[in-house]
Amino acid sequence: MTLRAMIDGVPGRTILHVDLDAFFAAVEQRDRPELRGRPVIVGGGPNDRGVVSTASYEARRFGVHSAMPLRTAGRLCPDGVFLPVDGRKYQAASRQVMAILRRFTPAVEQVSIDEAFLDVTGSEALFGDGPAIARRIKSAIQDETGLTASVGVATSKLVAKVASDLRKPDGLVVVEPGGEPGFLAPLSISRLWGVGEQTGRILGELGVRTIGELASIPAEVLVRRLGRHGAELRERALGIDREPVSGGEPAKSVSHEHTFDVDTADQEEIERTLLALSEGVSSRLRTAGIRAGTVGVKVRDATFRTVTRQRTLAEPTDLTEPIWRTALELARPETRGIRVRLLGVAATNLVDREQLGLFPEEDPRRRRAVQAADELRRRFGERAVTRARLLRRPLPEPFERDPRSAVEGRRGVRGVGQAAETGEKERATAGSDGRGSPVEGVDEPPAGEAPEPVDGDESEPEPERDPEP
Ligand code: DCP
Ligand code: MG
Repeated sequence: MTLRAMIDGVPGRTILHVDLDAFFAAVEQRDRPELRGRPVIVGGGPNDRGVVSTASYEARRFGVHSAMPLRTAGRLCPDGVFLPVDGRKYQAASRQVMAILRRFTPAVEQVSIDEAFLDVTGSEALFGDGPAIARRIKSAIQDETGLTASVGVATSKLVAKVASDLRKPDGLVVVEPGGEPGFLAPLSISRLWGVGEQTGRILGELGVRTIGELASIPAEVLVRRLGRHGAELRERALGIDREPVSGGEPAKSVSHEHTFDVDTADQEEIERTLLALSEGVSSRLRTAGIRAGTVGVKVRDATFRTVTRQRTLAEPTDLTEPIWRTALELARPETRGIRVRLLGVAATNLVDREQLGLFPEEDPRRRRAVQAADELRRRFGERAVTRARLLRRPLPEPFERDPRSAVEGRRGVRGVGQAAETGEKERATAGSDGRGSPVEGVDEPPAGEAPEPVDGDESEPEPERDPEP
């Protein structure tokens, strides 16, 4: 047990972060051997409007990178092979990789189409220590999918993620317990979560470039300049991050979450984020051919107090509007007057679309419009279709990074209860700060209406599992 773990009173964790290398481009190179060793740019043609989704490492040598205009990439790398995005193919590869990861632990939290956190603390007796599990995962991915992954092994999500990114491609970086501050010290502050443009500028004014320099600034100076965010950043600079790896339950829900860079009390920003989250959830439901009977929200405030609320709908849906409307009604009383750290929207009580003959079909024109939008997304990527309200400011990060995680194959069928509202409050564990372990079920649900957990469940379905009775 590390010293810090003893102080915190929780045993040290072993967390892996797995991220595929040049994912979309690597899938193309795998499927077309003549492209191996060549600069491959995925996103469209060199004269198209739009941006690069990703570039193979050969193309990166020319300075091409994700989010760069395709025309710039065309100038930098005129001999590159430019390919359109084939979302379906990447989604299939992603599902295959996530299934491999779940062989090593049920605690797999997929955070984008090509990356996941794993908590393997309980798996070590079975598969060996963290580095051994990382090696096994890398070779299983290579053997079974023909792709390479980079893996970071550490005691927290934050440090594991920084580690996986450090020796790409095909990297394996292990940070020993206790070695976190020294590992992070020489790295740029831009590698830390929560260092955006504004924070980076303020830290620059303080002469801070590296994570080590950040850690050496007295906490009160950081708090004076950056508020409580400053204190958090300093903790992160020391490698302290208590975020649990969520996941591990079979997929009973489809949920999206967003952690704000800076806690917010801005209702407009909160509502816009709920819209983006609802959009993500509904799109995944439609891809999977299922509808949600119940919508839930999760609100975590600046002190880590977490509240979840859920409501069963009069009629199951897979459309953004009713999910968003319900999420707004549930979240409004919980977000009033507080600074919000994290928001989540979850769809539970999932039912097959085909089984819903008993419900009147909604306006067929509306459904056709939604289907057309989904088709555009499939063909041109998530950002091809985005509501005007979302465009006023950049989308929350998960939607930039994880447009395509879907729940195909999921057939969790539950009875659809009558309209009922259930509330559930909990206090989340927040490590050593004495707030204790989760307290659940403050409000008893009505008899016969067992609510599904609303808690974060980004896990993909396991097709090999039987549907729920
Ligand atoms: N992606 C995208 N647009 C972005 C960033 C990423 O469409 N702005 C897509 C294409 C990537 C995939 O998501 O292949 C995974 O994103 P990563 O950031 O993990 O990038 P890569 O896997 O391509 O490269 P790396 O080896 O750096 O992880
Ligand atoms: Mg990647």
